[in-house]
Amino acid sequence: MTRVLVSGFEPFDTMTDNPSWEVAHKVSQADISPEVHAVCLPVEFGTAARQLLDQVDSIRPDLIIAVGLAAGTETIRLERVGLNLRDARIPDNAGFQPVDQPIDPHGPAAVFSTLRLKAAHSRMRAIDLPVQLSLSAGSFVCNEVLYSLLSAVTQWPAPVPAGFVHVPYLPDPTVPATIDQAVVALQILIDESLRPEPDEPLIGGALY
Ligand code: PCA
Repeated sequence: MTRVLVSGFEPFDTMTDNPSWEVAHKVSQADISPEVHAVCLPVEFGTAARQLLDQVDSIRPDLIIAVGLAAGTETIRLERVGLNLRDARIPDNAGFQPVDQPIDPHGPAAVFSTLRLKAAHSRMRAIDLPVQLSLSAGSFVCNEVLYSLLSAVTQWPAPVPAGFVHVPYLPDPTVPATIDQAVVALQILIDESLRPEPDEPLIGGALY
């Protein structure tokens, strides 16, 4: 049986909920194959990535997609790059606020998502989901989870696809995206990323 691990996050900053967890949890409850496991991560540098990698060790998934909230954005963002940078605008949930530090002093400056993002993006756009490819997952805990996840997984003898999706604050009625749309987007990304072929070389780069 193919196994997928998805993660969301607990609330942080001034928020009382975090739609990333609702989306991850809903996808794990949907009656579809493959088997989807969901884990809720703390918004803490170090601990979040460690807890995700512990779950990876015990579940041994064939695909890993982490989901986080990007408050203030309006579209579902398919993250392409994780940076070796901790630069927090606000303290994490443990009160830690690193500024201009590397995540791994010996690691590469950046790592790239290994999900089939272009193929998935094109399928999502074809059904009018509010989605975009994104070149920055920021420099807070989500970026660290993406960087640490990819750094770990790409060292395996047989790496599995892994990456990150940011969702807007979906409960906000002024945001032109819904929880259900984010659930569908994640299901499409899972379906595409389980395919063995490399991603499709579609035009989708950014000028700025
Ligand atoms: N969003 C934050 C951390 C947790 C979350 O849901 C981020 O984008 O880094």
